[in-house]
Amino acid sequence: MVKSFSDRLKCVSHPKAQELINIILRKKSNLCFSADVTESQKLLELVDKVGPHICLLKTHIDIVSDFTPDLVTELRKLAKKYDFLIFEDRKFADLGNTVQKQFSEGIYKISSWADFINAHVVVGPGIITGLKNVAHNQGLILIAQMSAAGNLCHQAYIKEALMMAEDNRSFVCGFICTESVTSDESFLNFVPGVNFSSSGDGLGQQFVSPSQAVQKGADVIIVGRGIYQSSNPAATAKEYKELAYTAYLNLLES
Ligand code: 5FU
Repeated sequence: MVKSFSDRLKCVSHPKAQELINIILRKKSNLCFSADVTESQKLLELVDKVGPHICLLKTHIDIVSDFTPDLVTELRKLAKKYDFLIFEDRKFADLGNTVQKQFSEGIYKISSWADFINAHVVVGPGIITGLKNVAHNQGLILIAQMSAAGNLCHQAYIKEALMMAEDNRSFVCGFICTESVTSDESFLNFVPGVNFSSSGDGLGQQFVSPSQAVQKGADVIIVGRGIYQSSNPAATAKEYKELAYTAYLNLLES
C-alpha cells in the first residue's frame, strides 16, 4: 500500500525533505527539472519558464561556462519566486576530508546555496561525515542505483547504501535510484532517466516514462533533455508534471 505524500510527512524527519513534500503538495508537482545547459543566461531563462511546474531544480553547476556567484543568487531568487528547492548534482565521491572542501570551498561554494546534494557510497561512510561537517541544513541523497546501462550498483552495493542511510538519518533524505530500494517510507526516491519520447541516448542513458518511473517507486522524477530540448519547455514541463502526479494519484487509488 503506497502512502500519500501527506502521510509521508509524518515519517520523514529531515527538514529539507519535509519542505520538499510540502512543495509537492502545494504545487501538485513531483517533477525535478535537470537544467543541464552550459550558459548562465540560458539556464536562468529556462528556469524562469519551467519554475511554476517543478518542486525541485537540479543543477550541474560545474558545466556552466560563464559561472559567477550572481548565477546562484539569481537561481535562489527564482526558487523563492516559483516555490521550488535546488539540488546540486555534484555526485561527491572522495574522502571525507576532500569532499568537505569540494562542498564548501572552490568557486562554487555549494554549501552556501544548495538545498540538496548527493554522494556516491563507494567511498564508505566517511564521505557522509565529511559532508555533514560543513553542511548548512542540506539534505543528502545517496546514489544507490544509476540509470546508466552497465552500471556497477549491484544488490550488495545497494544494501550497503541503505545501511549507510539508516545510520545517518539526520542527514540522509533519500536515494538516487531507478526503483524503490527500501520499504522505509522515511526516505525519498529520486529517479532520473525519465523521458516520454526517447528510450536512450546512445551514451548509456536508459529512459522510462513518467508513469513507469512512479510505478517503480519514484517519489520525484528527474527530467533533463525531455524538457530543455523541447520546443516549448514550459508546456512540456507541465505535461511531465501532470503525467507524474497523475501516476502518483493512481497508485494511491490502486
Ligand atoms: F545519478 C544519476 C543517474 O543515475 N542518472 C542520471 O541521468 C544522475 N543522472 C542525471 O540526471 C544526469 O547527470 C543528468 O543531469 C540528469 C538526466 O538528464 P536527461 O537529459 O533526462 O538524461
